[in-house]
Amino acid sequence: MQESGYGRGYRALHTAAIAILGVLTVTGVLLYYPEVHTALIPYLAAIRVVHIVLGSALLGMLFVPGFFPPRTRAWIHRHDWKWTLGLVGAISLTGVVLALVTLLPASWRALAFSWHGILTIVLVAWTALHAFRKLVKSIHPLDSMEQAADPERRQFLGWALGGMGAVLGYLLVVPALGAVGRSLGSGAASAPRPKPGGPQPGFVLYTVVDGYPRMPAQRYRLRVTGKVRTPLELDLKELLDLTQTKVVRNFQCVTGWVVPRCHWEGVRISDLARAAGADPRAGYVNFYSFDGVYTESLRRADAMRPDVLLAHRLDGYPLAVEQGAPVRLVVPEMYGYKSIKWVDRVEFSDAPLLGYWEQRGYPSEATIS
Ligand SMILES: Nc1nc2c(c(=O)[nH]1)N[C@H]1C(S)=C(S)[C@@H](COP(=O)(O)O)O[C@H]1N2
Ligand SMILES: [Mo]
Repeated sequence: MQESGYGRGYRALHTAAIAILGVLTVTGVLLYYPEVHTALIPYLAAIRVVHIVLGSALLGMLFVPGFFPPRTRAWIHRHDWKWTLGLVGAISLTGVVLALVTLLPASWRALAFSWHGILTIVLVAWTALHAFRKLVKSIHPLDSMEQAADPERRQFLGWALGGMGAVLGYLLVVPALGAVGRSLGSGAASAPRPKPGGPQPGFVLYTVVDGYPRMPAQRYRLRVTGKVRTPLELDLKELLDLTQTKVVRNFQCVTGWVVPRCHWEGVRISDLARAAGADPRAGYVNFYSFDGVYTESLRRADAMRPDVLLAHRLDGYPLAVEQGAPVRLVVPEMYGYKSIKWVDRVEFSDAPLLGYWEQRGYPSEATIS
């Protein structure tokens, strides 16, 4: 293969860019797929940082030829570079929207989420094609790919590439398009049909411990502690004797999925505060899970909103174990990570608790704009 014009530096840059794209694709898939995502929760924050740092590095690297033009022009197919730069630029832009977590409107985020994936597929397919063309050229140095491949072989290559595209499409484009559809119609979208028993459709069932903690209903107690006149210890029946409230709201995880129009039923935190005689000067409400690990915290004013519930029913059925049975918090105005599952203690306090995800870099203020 001709070496002329390919500076060593450019060669290294090119190799590094492709390697980084590979790592970005892998870390991106890890962050995206709910099944994998769930298993990797302890490492997600680190994977996310690696993904963002490498993504920025790749974008930066692509500008190098613009600032340090190579001496000869023959070395580069300008279009290869421009296409890549354009695509990576667009992917980075959608990435920035995603990384800002809560600063931008949720609808932007959902769109960015889909396009981050769709454009990545295009980029990876494009890179594969580019690598493939080079490979064919290096095997047949004198010819372009079209001339090198005889018709039969071309047909085979066509099928092979088509097959690869179909697999990629199935894995990424289809769910991404689904997400676009859901994000465009999130207000109007009909809720999935409720299932009697078991987790409700549409939710991704998260846990940060091994498995989903199970608590027999007879053994369950909810403690209300901290700055309260009367600390409470309620069994399920006593909880059901308090005023019950129903709300119908979308439930949205910060990673992009939304379940429209969830019917929650439970006890308002404001009603619980009244029952326990919570000190009005306690500025925060902290929540603990009997999974032993997860915690959350709300400013008192947020917790007192009429749609913030300790819920025990969803879509007409008792909560499933996977979704926080017997009782979970629901904060419809905020991203899902605020809605702590398997709640067994509510504490009125002067000081906020740094929640599980907040300790890992998520903002405490998680209002969906
Ligand atoms: N105890 C506990 N509560 C939790 C979580 C968790 O892992 N453990 N995940 C949170 C996140 S990030 C989301 S999006 C929702 C998901 O609710 P679901 O599992 O019912 O879909 O629960 C939240 N509450
Ligand atoms: Mo989430």
